[in-house]
Amino acid sequence: MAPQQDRPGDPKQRQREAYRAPDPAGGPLTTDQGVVVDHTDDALAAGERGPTLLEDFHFREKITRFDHERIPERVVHARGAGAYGWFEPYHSCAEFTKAAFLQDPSVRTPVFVRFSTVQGPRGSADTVRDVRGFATKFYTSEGNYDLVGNNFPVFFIQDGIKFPDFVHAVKPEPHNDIPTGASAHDTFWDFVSLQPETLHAVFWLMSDRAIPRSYRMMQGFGVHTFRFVDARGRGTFVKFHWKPKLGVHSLVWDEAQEIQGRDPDYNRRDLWDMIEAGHHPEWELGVQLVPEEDEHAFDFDLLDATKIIPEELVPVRPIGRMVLDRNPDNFFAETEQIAFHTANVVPGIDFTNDPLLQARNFSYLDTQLIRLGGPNFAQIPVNQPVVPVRNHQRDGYHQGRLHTGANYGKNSLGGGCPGIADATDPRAYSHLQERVDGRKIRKRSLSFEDFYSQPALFWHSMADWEKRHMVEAFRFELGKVNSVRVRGRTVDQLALVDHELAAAVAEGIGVPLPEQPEGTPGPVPSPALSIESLKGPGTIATRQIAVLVADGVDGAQLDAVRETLEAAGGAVVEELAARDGTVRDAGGGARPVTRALPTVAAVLYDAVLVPGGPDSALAVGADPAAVRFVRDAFRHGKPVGGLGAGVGVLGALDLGGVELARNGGGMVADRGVVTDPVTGPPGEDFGRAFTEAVAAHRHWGRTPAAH
Ligand code: HDE
Repeated sequence: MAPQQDRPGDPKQRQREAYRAPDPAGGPLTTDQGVVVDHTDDALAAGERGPTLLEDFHFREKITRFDHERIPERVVHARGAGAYGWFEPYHSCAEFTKAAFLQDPSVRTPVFVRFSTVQGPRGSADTVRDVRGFATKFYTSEGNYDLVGNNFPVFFIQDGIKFPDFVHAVKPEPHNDIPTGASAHDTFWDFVSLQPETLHAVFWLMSDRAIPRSYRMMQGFGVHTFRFVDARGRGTFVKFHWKPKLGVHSLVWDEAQEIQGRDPDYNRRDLWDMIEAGHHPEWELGVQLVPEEDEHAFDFDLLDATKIIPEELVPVRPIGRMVLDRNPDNFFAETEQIAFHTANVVPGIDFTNDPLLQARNFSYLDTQLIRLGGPNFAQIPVNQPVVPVRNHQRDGYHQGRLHTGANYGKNSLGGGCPGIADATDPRAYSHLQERVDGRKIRKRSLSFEDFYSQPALFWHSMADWEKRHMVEAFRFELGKVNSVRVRGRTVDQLALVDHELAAAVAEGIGVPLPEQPEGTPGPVPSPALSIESLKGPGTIATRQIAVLVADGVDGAQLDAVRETLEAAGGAVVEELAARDGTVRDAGGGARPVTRALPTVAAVLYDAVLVPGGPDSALAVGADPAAVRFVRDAFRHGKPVGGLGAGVGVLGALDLGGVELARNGGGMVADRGVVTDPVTGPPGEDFGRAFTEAVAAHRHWGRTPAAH
């Protein structure tokens, strides 16, 4: 394992040091009471073949501890992966907020981020079609601030009182607990078809945003409109956006499903491995700011979490960056026990009356009281703020502190401690003094009522290939729904967003085409919603490139390509062969094999290259696993490279009519397939074209074979 990055100045890392368990190599095994044990493989028994004795305290302790190892999993977002890192602002945000961690570009605030899926249990697969959680705990100098976001900017419901209904509908069905990690079932779509407020988030769910290539390649959103508050007490509405430095990239659905079996830990492993390898993922934090006086300036309500503020109306201003550079020491202690809460705010950040946010501000603490077994979970190292905690809240399960002094306030016997901060103390949290005046009613505001304009905006902003994927996703999901009435009702709802989409879905799932409604023009697209415009800077950093090799491979060629790809920005090149160990190159030298083909698959890589060397190419072309590898990579739109005799291997496959290089000719690049008949090191043009093809991530023009 690579050594962890050391950040001695980081207060959270310093704090963690104090909680490290004693070095296991420092002495012999003991019981929980510290008594040394010399035998742990046989229980104490009355004779060699006799009954086990109750007296065996070591046996009883060991089994009891094991029996109690599990805690309840999160009721949603049960499966996750997390890491430590830091955040730094680009400049002071004092104009809008007094939050200390957003003032000084020279101050790095430690963070822990947990990414998650929502529907599936702790042991479910990573690459399901689902929302991803993106929750960040900032350990600030003013206490903990949690930005508990998702990778979609909108949510499925407008009022938190519907959350149990929504979650029951999307979770596995109550009678048979099926399906795991999937929304493709009757109760979810029944709910959707009856609750049009779900549509906007459902459109995101049917898009490729719901199957990210990597946690490192997805956006994050605070979803709700929050408030910044400046030193004078002036509020500004704010929406938070995380933008990944590597660009936004997704899988294709067929691939995502195969990965669920090939490597259910795909996203978790990717995050872990890349941090260990020193490829520290980075996001930019941006904000959309709306002055309080513009609260009603939009044709949607800022308090409605099913709406975005289109970036054309309010641009996203970059305010800082976050880097994740350290994996946790212990999954359970840290990633599982971390407790995020929307109500963990610091001075300068406040809430709005968004009814979904208000419900969350109740729910997170409530669920943690049962999940983490009582009220003292803020003492768990990962949850502890890096500033002192002083109050009179003491007893309850798992108290780990030795408090002294009075346990009530006001007191005189404890010296009046802790004292109360002066109201003018800038460290003290003060709630924005928003005027509130109303009758007690159960009624949704009319301003929340438009359920169709923003799904239409999303749909019309998609590139053609994204639209195609969405139609396929709707057909897949609704095709798994048994109730024809639910299918039909959902298509009717889709028709209110876009008739063409509804018709394409209806055709695939065998329900009647809804009538053409009055022709309304589609909205003007918002490019910021399309993955096509979020691909990022064209980097190939951390892309996994598979090279299929066998004995006789052109070693000089391979070394040159590897050098080019690694130099072009940190691609990870792996040499795969039928067996582990080594292959002999054309000059007779031994080359280590990175992995044996039977242990991997094309879906786990971003690109594939078949190098030259006639014997190697012959063997690769004759190996069904290697041939399937290339076909799958091609089918999923991935870059495919061929060099020397390797071009012949590609030529023998029917690659949807892409043009390949010919003997005696030069390099050819067609729809992400880059080939050059050269023997030995290829020219610069091959390196450049293949690098560009990898940076583009996917090539959608390969119909009909590709997606
Ligand atoms: Fe959550 N959510 N949520 N949620 N949520 C939980 O808290 C809840 C919502 C989100 O990695 C739970 O500790 C309600 C929106 C993330 O530990 C629970 C409502 C967004 C995580 C809960 C919402 C989220 C959670 C389950 C509607 C995006 C995982 C365990 C009013 C902005 C955090 C826990 C982690 C987890 C309640 C809606 C994001 C039950 C009642 C909207 C990323 O408290």
